[in-house]
Amino acid sequence: MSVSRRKLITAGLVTTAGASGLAVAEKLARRYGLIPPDSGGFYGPGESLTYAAQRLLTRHSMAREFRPDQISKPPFANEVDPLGDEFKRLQEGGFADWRLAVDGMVSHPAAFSLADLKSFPRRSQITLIACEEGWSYIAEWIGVPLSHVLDLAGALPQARYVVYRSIQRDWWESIDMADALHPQTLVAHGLNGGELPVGLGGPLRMRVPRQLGYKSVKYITRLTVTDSLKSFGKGLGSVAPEAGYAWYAGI
Ligand SMILES: Nc1nc2c(c(=O)[nH]1)N[C@H]1C(S)=C(S)[C@@H](COP(=O)(O)O)O[C@H]1N2
Ligand SMILES: [Mo]
Repeated sequence: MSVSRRKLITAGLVTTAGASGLAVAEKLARRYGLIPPDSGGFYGPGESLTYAAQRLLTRHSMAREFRPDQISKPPFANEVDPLGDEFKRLQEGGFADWRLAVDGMVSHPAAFSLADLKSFPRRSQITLIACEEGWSYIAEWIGVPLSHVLDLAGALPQARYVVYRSIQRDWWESIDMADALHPQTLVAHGLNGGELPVGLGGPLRMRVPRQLGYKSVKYITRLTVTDSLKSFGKGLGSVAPEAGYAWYAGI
């Protein structure tokens, strides 16, 4: 899509929303395939508008990166539910048996160890992680671009979303391919020059710096590439909308 066409559609979405209500904006968003999976509920049209407007404006934009002297000391770790026996067993083994499975719409389903992931090209970036509850911190995240992992597994061209799951069974999320292939989206295994601490999601965490903290799921064990989110959980795309938060949490 050309830039001017994108501008036009974005302007259309924004003015339409003001002029004649969000339902029309949703219709427009639907025409351009910009309907998020949690659009069915009461807040549906509003979520669609935010998602569509963000997508048209920021598809290629980068999350702000900070200078090393801006890194927060110490990083603030959100509380997590107790990690279960399976986690403890893996931790006692130095996480040597931790695996990241990649399945779904891929030509080569795979299961990568931490050693595999650490041997892949790495990227690091200093970004802000912000919780929906208001606090935030800045840290250097080190990891493999998710795009590289998807490339190795051979994500099929029909792919539209990547679902990612945690060893904490009730934490799972998904992102669309624009975020999945975005250069700042990392399968993170390091923080501030060292290992990723367990409190902050170690040994392996999804890091999606263009969205709120809850999209950066800790302790990830499985990626599933899919063209539909209907069959995952309640079909809303992630646990967030099941709990009243937006699936698309762009910042
Ligand atoms: N597995 C798992 N991932 C998670 C959470 C969690 O409780 N369990 N909390 C989420 C929320 S709500 C936020 S804001 C961030 C907090 O990240 P932090 O602990 O690095 O500050 O992690 C997200 N990822
Ligand atoms: Mo959060």
